[in-house]
Amino acid sequence: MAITFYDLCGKNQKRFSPFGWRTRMALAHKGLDYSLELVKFTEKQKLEFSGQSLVPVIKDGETVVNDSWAIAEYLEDTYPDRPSLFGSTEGRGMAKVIDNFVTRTIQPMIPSLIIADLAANVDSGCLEYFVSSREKRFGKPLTEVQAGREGRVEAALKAMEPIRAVIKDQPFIGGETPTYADFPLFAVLQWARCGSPFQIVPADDPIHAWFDRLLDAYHGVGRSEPAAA
Ligand SMILES: N[C@@H](CCC(=O)N[C@@H](CS)C(=O)NCC(=O)O)C(=O)O
Repeated sequence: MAITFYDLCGKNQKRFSPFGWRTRMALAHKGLDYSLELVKFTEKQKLEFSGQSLVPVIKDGETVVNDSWAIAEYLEDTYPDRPSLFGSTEGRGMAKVIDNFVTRTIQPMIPSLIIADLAANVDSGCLEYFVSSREKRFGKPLTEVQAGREGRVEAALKAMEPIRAVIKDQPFIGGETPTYADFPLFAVLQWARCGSPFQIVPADDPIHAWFDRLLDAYHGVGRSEPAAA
């Protein structure tokens, strides 16, 4: 079956979506071929067939799946002969814990570190939508949301401690090679890397070396996306 992956894009087809990156890494891990359909913030009509308006979405033959976690489970269950994303039933549960932990605890700490920079990487035709929807969400101008970010980095780094505690002693959360459990935080840091030049993770942090290893994994799919200047 032919898979189509619908992923969000910004200026110059830049791909920074933290949920899109979970799916992009999952597809790379499974070694599945797919065709890519890029969706700008103002091109949600491209997703109408999925009955909702968020990326990522995959269409595999007649099957449509949205939501990054649902996509991971779908790929694992539909392509069991490909490298496993979870390793086991137990591994699937653990990966789900990490996915939820990152989404609920770490990911919400990132916009106030990068959001105004990120706006500069949004396609000019989508900028008004992006800025107004985000200013509504945060209740103030994006430059104000981002102001004083240096003082909030430590809290974000502290929130990563449960993951740091594991990867300081082994290459990946998955062990010698990555599994889906590695992807949620990778995706969040990739969102930051592609959206802003602001350095969140210092070079001497074990998270930095782990992130670097993941950028190089799967023939460097992560590294292939340029960092924000
Ligand atoms: N729970 C969903 C969340 C998807 C989501 O929030 N996607 C964002 C991109 S990171 C989106 O489509 N945003 C479009 C917008 O803000 O207009 C998942 O895991 O896939």
